[in-house]
Amino acid sequence: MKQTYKSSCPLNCWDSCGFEVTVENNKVTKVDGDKEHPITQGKICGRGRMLETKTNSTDRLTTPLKKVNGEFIEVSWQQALDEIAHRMREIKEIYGTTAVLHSHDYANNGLLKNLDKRFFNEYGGVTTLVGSICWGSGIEAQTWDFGSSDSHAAEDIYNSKHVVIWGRNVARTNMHLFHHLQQVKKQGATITVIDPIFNATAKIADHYLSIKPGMDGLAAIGIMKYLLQENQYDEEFVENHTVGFNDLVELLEQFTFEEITEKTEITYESIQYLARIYSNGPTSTYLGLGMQRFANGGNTIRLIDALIALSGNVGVAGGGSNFGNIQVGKNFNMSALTLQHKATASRHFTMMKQAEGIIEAVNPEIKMAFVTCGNPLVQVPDSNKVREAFESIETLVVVDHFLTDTAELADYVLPTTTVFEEEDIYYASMYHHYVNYGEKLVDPPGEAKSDLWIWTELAKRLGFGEAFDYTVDEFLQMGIAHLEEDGVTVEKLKECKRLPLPVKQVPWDTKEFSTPSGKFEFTSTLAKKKGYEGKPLYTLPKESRISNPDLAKKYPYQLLSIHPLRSNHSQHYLFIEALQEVKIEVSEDIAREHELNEDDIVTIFNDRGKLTGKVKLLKKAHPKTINVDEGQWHKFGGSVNLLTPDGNSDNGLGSILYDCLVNIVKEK
Ligand SMILES: Nc1nc2c(c(=O)[nH]1)N[C@H]1C(S)=C(S)[C@@H](COP(=O)(O)OP(=O)(O)OC[C@H]3O[C@@H](n4cnc5c(=O)[nH]c(N)nc54)[C@H](O)[C@@H]3O)O[C@H]1N2
Ligand SMILES: Nc1nc2c(c(=O)[nH]1)N[C@H]1C(S)=C(S)[C@@H](COP(=O)(O)OP(=O)(O)OC[C@H]3O[C@@H](n4cnc5c(=O)[nH]c(N)nc54)[C@H](O)[C@@H]3O)O[C@H]1N2
Ligand code: SF4
Ligand SMILES: [Mo]
Repeated sequence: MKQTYKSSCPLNCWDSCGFEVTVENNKVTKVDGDKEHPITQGKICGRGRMLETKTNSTDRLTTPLKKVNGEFIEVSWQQALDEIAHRMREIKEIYGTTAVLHSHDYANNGLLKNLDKRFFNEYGGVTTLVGSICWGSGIEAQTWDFGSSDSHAAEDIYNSKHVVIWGRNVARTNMHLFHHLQQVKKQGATITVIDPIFNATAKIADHYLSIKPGMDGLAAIGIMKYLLQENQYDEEFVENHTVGFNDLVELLEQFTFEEITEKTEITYESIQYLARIYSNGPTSTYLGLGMQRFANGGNTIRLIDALIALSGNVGVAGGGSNFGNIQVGKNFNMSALTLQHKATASRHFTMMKQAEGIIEAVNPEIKMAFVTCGNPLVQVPDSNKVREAFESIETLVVVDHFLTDTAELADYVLPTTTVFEEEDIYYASMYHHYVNYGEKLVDPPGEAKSDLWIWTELAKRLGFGEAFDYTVDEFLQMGIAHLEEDGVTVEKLKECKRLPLPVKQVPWDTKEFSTPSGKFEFTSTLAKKKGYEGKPLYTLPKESRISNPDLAKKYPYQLLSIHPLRSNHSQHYLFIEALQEVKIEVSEDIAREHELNEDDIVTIFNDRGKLTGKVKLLKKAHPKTINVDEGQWHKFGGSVNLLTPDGNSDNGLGSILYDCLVNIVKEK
């Protein structure tokens, strides 16, 4: 029998799409878009569609695996869970609970995926990761400036006269925003793209501005300087709704336009053009995450926020500094689900420096680690160090669908269910404000079990089974019970499948901000409280010709590692043969200099590592730029993170993945 059901995309993505899934004889046969989803309206991308392939793949893990003498053997759940629980008990007694590390990321947007934290908190509190490899510095920057990182409602873009896409690869990563861009353009709005790569979004732009990576903050300084000079800024807003304006003026006075254009590698005319766009708003800005993955990432986002505020584009329909949409996730009662107060011990490593954390940990050493919803060997910077670290752990447990590069290192691999084999609700704090319901549609293959089942079984063995003695409905209830008066309940979600969460459509429309002063803070009180200077600052990337000329002589090219078109991070490479080779994209000047043609074999390298792959040309990209899409498996040639640095950004414990210089040689 063939039936269709509404479901939801669980992937870590801006769009959080609604699905319509076809099921025949207990098998998912098709994943399509749900035309009735208010935002995603029936359109989904290939990554979403391929969840059918992923679910039915014969490469799925179907039984627990245990490594014995370097080889995986199949074991029963009973054995795997008994042995893992036994080890956890032993470690707790001898070394304390923080000798266990929980390494995780956000590969699944399900609310109940947060119950892993409940498990580790009930155990007594383990070593956890803080910061975010993804968007840490930008979120922190916007929290300093506005009090939170909140975006305008998706449809508000129709109120914009101009749209600036600042370092967001919209056509590739945020398909529903791309659809709106095409529409607003038809209605007469202009689109400007600022990006070192001439990407598919740039192709539909009225204006494309190629910038030197990591220099966007200085570009914003240039535009603000021009606006002040021409007296084209929003004096009323600055006067009544901001603090720290004098500090900003002092900063702008330190630069000449010559210096700005020389360092950003954009023209004075471009600065003038952007000043016009911003002073003739409403202008909405969609910031991407790429440009904050630098040592100066937080300051970059702060300076762009400052520009958007100064030009009167904050708190107005059609404006906005759209980065994250944290107000969405704030709706859920995480503390009820995770029971943070149950942790009596704690220790943190930063997400970026988890490898160093593992290697250097003392009192206690890391004796055991769990990896869930993440693939650190591929996704975390400095893969060589990550491998060394995870290999050094006595007992590594990985919960996944596939034998990933990280799972290969494990002592126990536990097979888990996909989105269609479990029930949950899904949301993303990135773009729109709808929460989606996804029911269990098919049985998992073999003995694969949900993450929740695994935590429940381990909890029973460790003596805190009652913390997991709830049904899925009861857990969902725990997370959203307080939303009843906003019309969001578990029953209603089951009935309607998608519900809007209570959020601001135009954040800061009252001009009251969530900062300590209640104003937009050019100089941040919160930053000062945390020991930072707090003023708007111009800082540099760590690896660049300006900050480190000697390094730039040795390694003259900027290596970006943007998100792949056809895969969500590392998740789809296994199913798409064409992706299973390393592609090294080089700007045209590099190709000329090294006499490279498409498909030549080259190696890129720096002090951290090297990577060999086939040349592809990056047409019209900023000079001296190389890109290798992230997510490639080591077993298919190697992850770009063999080369990336593991430093923390200037605030918010963000990553500096793109702050990376390399050199290139042609192989024979
Ligand atoms: N297809 C696909 N979509 C995805 C994902 C995926 O893996 N695949 N991942 C999802 C996730 S988790 C995230 S975080 C988002 C990320 O979404 P995006 O922010 O759109 O993607 P990124 O690849 O991080 O980088 C975006 C852009 O930043 C540009 N960039 C890099 N450095 C600079 C700079 O210094 N200045 C400027 N102006 N631009 C710069 C890059 O050239 C690229 O075009 O995408 C989500 N959507
Ligand atoms: N060089 C470079 N590195 C990057 C980035 C970059 O731009 N450049 N981007 C960074 C960003 S923005 C992000 S968000 C991270 C993403 O990093 P990760 O989240 O680690 O990457 P994924 O490949 O999406 O997923 C990791 C694993 O989770 C598994 N998984 C999926 N669903 C579930 C589930 O329900 N349960 C369990 N237990 N496992 C599941 C998948 O099968 C996959 O093996 O990568 C970061 N790394
Ligand atoms: S990956 Fe993103 S765009 Fe693609 S279906 Fe999922 S939520 Fe939608
Ligand atoms: Mo991300």
